[in-house]
Amino acid sequence: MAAKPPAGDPVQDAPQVAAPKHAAAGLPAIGHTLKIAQAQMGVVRTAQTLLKVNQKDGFDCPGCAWPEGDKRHTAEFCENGAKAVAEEATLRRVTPEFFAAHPVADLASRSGYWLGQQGRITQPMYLPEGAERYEAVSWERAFEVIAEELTALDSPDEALFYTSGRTSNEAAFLLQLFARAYGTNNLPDCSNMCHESSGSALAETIGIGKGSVSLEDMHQADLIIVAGQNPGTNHPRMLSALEKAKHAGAKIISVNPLPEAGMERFKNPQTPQGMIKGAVLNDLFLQIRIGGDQALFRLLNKLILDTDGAVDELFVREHTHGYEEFAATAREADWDQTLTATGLTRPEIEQALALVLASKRTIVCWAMGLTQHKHAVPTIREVVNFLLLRGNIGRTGAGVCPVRGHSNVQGDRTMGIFERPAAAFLDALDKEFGIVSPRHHGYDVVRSIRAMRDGKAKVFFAMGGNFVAASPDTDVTEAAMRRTSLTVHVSTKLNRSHAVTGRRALILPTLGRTDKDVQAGGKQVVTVEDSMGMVHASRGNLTPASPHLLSEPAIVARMARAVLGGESEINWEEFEKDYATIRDRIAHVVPGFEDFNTRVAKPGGFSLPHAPRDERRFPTHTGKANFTAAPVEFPALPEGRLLLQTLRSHDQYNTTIYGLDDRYRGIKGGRRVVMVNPEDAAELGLADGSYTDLVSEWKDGVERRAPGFRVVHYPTARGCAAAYYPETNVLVPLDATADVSNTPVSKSVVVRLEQSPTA
Ligand SMILES: Nc1nc2c(c(=O)[nH]1)N[C@H]1C(S)=C(S)[C@@H](COP(=O)(O)OP(=O)(O)OC[C@H]3O[C@@H](n4cnc5c(=O)[nH]c(N)nc54)[C@H](O)[C@@H]3O)O[C@H]1N2
Ligand SMILES: Nc1nc2c(c(=O)[nH]1)N[C@H]1C(S)=C(S)[C@@H](COP(=O)(O)OP(=O)(O)OC[C@H]3O[C@@H](n4cnc5c(=O)[nH]c(N)nc54)[C@H](O)[C@@H]3O)O[C@H]1N2
Ligand SMILES: [Mo]
Repeated sequence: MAAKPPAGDPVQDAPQVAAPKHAAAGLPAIGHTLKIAQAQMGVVRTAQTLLKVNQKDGFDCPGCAWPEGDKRHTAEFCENGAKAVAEEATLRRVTPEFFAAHPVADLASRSGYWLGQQGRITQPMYLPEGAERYEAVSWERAFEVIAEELTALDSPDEALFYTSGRTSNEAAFLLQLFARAYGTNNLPDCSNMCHESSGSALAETIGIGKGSVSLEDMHQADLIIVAGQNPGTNHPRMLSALEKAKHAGAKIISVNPLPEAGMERFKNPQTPQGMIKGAVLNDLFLQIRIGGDQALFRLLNKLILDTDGAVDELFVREHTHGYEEFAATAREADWDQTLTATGLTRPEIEQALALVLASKRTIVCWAMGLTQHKHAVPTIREVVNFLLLRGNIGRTGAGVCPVRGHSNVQGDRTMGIFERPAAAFLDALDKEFGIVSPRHHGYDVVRSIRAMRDGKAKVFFAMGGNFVAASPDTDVTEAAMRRTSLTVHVSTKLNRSHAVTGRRALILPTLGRTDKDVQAGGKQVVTVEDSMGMVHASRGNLTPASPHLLSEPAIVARMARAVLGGESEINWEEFEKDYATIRDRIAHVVPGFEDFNTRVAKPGGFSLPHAPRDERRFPTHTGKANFTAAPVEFPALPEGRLLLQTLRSHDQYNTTIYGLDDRYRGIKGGRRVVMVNPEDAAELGLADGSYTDLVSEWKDGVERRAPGFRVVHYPTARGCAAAYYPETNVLVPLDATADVSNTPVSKSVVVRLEQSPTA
């Protein structure tokens, strides 16, 4: 990775730094939204598009998975949702002439930001073996190439089918059906790098890997703890829910190594009052050390156990399992160890306890700050212990709330995008389609990379996403990808993964959420599931970026016909013509989707069943909600090192870079910054504004280096540092993954900072 912009890339990374902001949204957010939207879409298309975001007759915002309320505002989107829409609805185009002018080597030398800014891809493109440039190709030939490679493999398990979480339920269902009919469970997805730890911890403890609260619960809670999440940037509409809860009397605690502006003060753009003053959201900010959350929740649990009458004994007796063992372990929790692990003070934890004990209805929300650690699964299990102790699951205004990322990542999993599917799911699938799905598990993301690296996987197919940039250990991942015989990307826009190819490569351009989807059977809708298990329809209304685009369901259906040919008795043609026929089959296979077409036609859609939430029934192996008692872990920090978390700026959507500013954190015009506590910086001799290389230290002894980061003195917790992803993915070792969930440890990388001459 270069410290300066790659040659020929006009994007200058020259960060300017000012003091961090203490409020989010408000007028500057509206101005910013309109500027970005109009630059990409022009004035008319901006109005046409933004008024349809998240409306009942419109499309689901391709930004985050936060749910919409039942009452919609005219403008039911946020600044960052508008940026996501503008990126997709842009008027810029990447044509075959573009590819003729830019050989693959040139694309590989560009920044991700530059690639994304070129616009929507207009035609299928093919990179033949040995060629320097992608060339236009017909759809027929593209599917033939895929069929040639897939049918030539020694085993179906040499193929990988990756999904990023924007894919609709219909496309996801078809993709997993195709993969299983073809013969593999190799269905890695972005969730493996995201909320897998939440799914693992929740499935074991409450019996379902999804959150248990609704938007209404948020509004009725007494206490909401937001741990390891930055809603002001990544789920801005969540701030409205927090504000509403607050008005109704809720208290809010945020647990984070960084003071995040949105949690400090939220200026609601939908109310005049909010625009001027805004609401203070945090009642208590616990500035925790990276990775200290399990220790914090463990001590809170001990303190609850030590308080007379604080445990909901009736709930514990009737609905839980493993209490005694857990309680014995938790009683041993130790103040000193907790203060070391968390960096918090005793009075801070006592204040938190007081709020916890005063609350009858508690919700814990979390995102990547809890999931991307070695001990992420035991950390989330400890959160579950915390909620179970006081009966806070399956009660109004209470519960677990893992806040999902991609707008349909939860739905994709519900549709069977999973490398370790349940036998019951496969049985239902086989029965419906007369196929024999493989029963052995497939590869997740990290195992897929190893398989490509070791020559065990040879065809890589991606339904969206940007695999090489989003995955850990960038150099290893890129080398692995280059070893394959074919890489195929179904994409809306250019990204790094198109420039890191197998022996042959295809780019298959597709419709996005905002695009009108017309098939032989008429205008189509697709469906998605939000973070709270609501399923609803999404209809694009824009003329597609080019007449050559195919929808995602059409691409899978045609690929299936080309690959499976006469072997398949599945009527793929019918699926392509009319997606309602796909939904009819989903209704037969996936529990909770009975009568799918009728129910999804209702404005606002329907809610999926959730046994713990709806009936306090816990479908676990014990038939009860399980307390667990793992030893407390927290990252060890060698002398002179920092614990680096890799996170998102305000101007990006994962690997899609909208701009070079991180407004709330006071950073402008560049992304290669590392935020360090001023006292740590002083000890390490790192002046604000100086340049440093980040070097990660891992037990394999391999040197992983990201050069040329500007040091920013920033109020993060002691011993901690923060820098943006994906620039820092090069530092995350492939084998550094969470126990059980195998999620890359992107939030605690031990680094040393070495002064670099790059300034
Ligand atoms: N605009 C926009 N929206 C997005 C995305 C985007 O990139 N841009 N991405 C989407 C996706 S896929 C996802 S998964 C979500 C991600 O949403 P977030 O999880 O909010 O995203 P991150 O930027 O990774 O922020 C992690 C937060 O956790 C904190 N943190 C880090 N380590 C720890 C820790 O050890 N303990 C605690 N308590 N806190 C910690 C960080 O300081 C930061 O506030 O957002 C989704 N929405
Ligand atoms: N170091 C570090 N690494 C991380 C993380 C981190 O916090 N730190 N976060 C992880 C997380 S939470 C996630 S979810 C992953 C994200 O990993 P991915 O989901 O793989 O990455 P994205 O950047 O969201 O993918 C963007 C690309 O998707 C394509 N695209 C956009 N819309 C559509 C569409 O409608 N259809 C299709 N077919 N393609 C579309 C565009 O071509 C765009 O370039 O990254 C993970 N990696
Ligand atoms: Mo994510």
